[in-house]
Order: sequence, then structure tokens, then C-alpha cells
Amino acid sequence: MAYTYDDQNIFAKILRGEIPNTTVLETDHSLAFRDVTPQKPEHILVIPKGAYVCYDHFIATASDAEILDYTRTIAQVCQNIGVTPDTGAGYRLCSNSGEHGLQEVPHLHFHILAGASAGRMVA
Ligand code: DGP
Repeated sequence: MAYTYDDQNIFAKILRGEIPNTTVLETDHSLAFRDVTPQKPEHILVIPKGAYVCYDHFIATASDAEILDYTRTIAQVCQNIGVTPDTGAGYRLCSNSGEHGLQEVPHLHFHILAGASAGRMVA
């Protein structure tokens, strides 16, 4: 598995503070912020701070601490915005990966999509 990370991608620039973002949660290894073009009432992107292109790259090479932090951050955001299913609401979690997966930004990100009528597709 050979991934080449492009450190000029837009999320790398966000992590370096070169581009502003609306942060909803930040941890040691992860950042969650609002999508600039929300497709649903709640549309939040969660990224690891490390240089990972996609989910496969992340799982194969990230540390256990990064993986635990990332997965917990996604869950924490869902709790914070009040959309976990135990509230009667719900959400969709989606990570577009690679060219055929219609990934636009080559830095791993999960979309959290929630709100009324969350729909079936991201793109
Ligand atoms: P994907 O197609 O899965 O790679 O989705 C990339 C998402 O990133 C898309 O929903 C729009 C969002 N996005 C692109 N540029 C920016 C930006 O500068 N700021 C923020 N907050 N989101 C961005």
C-alpha cells in the first residue's frame, strides 16, 4: 500500500491555520469542523491531525492512540450536537475514498450528516 500525501490539500492548510474553519471539537489527534458547503442541517467533517490520505492509509499506519482518538472524536461530536439514536434522532457517517469514491480532498475525513431528512447519499 503506497500512499503519497499532498501537504498542499485544503485540510492540511486548515490544520496549519492557513485557512479559517469553524471548529466544533479539537483533541490531541483530531479536528472536527463545519463543512463549508453543508448538504444537511448538520454537516461536520472530522479529520485526523496526521497526514493520512484516506481510511485505509490511516488504519494501516496510524498509532492506536490516533485511531482511538479519532473514532472517539466522531462519536463525541455526534453526542455534542444531540443526534445519537438514543435521543430519537440519528446521523449518517460517510468517508469518500479515492477517485472512484468521489473523494475531493485527499486528507482522511468522515462526514457527519444529520438533521431532518438526512437523505441517503452524500454526493
Ligand atoms: P469529499 O468529497 O468527501 O472529499 O468532501 C470534501 C468536503 O470538504 C466537501 O463537502 C466540501 C468540504 N470543503 C472543501 N473545502 C473546504 C474548506 O475550505 N473548508 C471547509 N470547512 N470545508 C471544505
